[in-house]
Amino acid sequence: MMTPDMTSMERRAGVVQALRKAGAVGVSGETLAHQLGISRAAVGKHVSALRECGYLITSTPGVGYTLKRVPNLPLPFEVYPLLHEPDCDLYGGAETGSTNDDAKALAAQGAPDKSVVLAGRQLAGRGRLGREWVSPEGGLYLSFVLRPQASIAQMASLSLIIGLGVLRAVRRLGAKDVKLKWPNDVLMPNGKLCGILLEMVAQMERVDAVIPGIGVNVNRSKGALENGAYLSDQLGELESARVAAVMIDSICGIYDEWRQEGCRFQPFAQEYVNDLSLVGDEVCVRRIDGTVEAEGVVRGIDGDGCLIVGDRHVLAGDVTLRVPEV
Ligand code: BT5
Repeated sequence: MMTPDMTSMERRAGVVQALRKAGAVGVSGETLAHQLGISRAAVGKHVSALRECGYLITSTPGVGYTLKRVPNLPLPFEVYPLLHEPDCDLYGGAETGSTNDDAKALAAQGAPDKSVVLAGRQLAGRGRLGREWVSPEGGLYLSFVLRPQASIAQMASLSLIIGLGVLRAVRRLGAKDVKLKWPNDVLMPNGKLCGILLEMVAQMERVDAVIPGIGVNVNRSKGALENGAYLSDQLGELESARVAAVMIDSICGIYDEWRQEGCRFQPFAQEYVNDLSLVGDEVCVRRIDGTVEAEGVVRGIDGDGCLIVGDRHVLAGDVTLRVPEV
């Protein structure tokens, strides 16, 4: 499932590029091997790996390989060439259990800051508090390994920063009327577009890595949630690899800004509140155990990323709108 290293990822990207260029005419294994500076056996291995990911590549004696169909999946070797500033390592494949579990395993193996795991489907996608994240094909599922030099309190605000990064990305793709729902949902008018799950890999008191996992609904497909929002609802069918590249550029960009600002949320508070969906709404914030933490009108967000509800500053919780009694 994992892409072993950059070189093999680049080679795979090279094979796809050469096949695309050859079009319906096709290209021989020998020519591919020569162009890429690898053996014919290695070409055969890359072609097999691509077929496993859903590429339809035919092989005809005397003609060679012909690319017939490219799957719409955020595969690392499709995403990498589209990155604006490729200063991250990409891993992943068509399908996995949960990209957060894969990223945690990578972090435990010592993967550097800004390693990214991508998938086009998840078999065990997780939300917060053991909830499910519905993860069929048509979605984008990605998790980062981040290693900021920040305190645990500062890390908590990172999930808001990631939310802002997602919002910037979907706007860049052309989506309209997108809003943030504190702490970590991105909404379109017809429902939830994206969820973020922030997990930590810690030893005793020290945080080794933070793993933000991001689920974005891209194209409505079989298995899509009826009450979820999909980018395709507004923008028509999109290429998952392009969505992934815009997302990774945006998140790496805002992560760099956040670190330059000393890992403080305060410099981003105004931008966040401008796009906050809840300001002026009457809400109820509940703790993990379901008990009420705060009730009242949302006034904004403070410099630490806490939601201001009435005169309370709330650090964490699940927010629901309070429907007036009739
Ligand atoms: C979240 O949880 O919103 C965090 C979701 C994080 C998913 C990513 S995908 C990549 C990485 N790998 C993982 O295994 N997870 C992360 P929460 O706030 O608990 O919201 C979960 C709730 O959102 C569910 O109970 C449903 O009501 C709703 N939901 C589930 N799947 C959805 C989807 N695809 N679109 C919209 N809403 C969904």
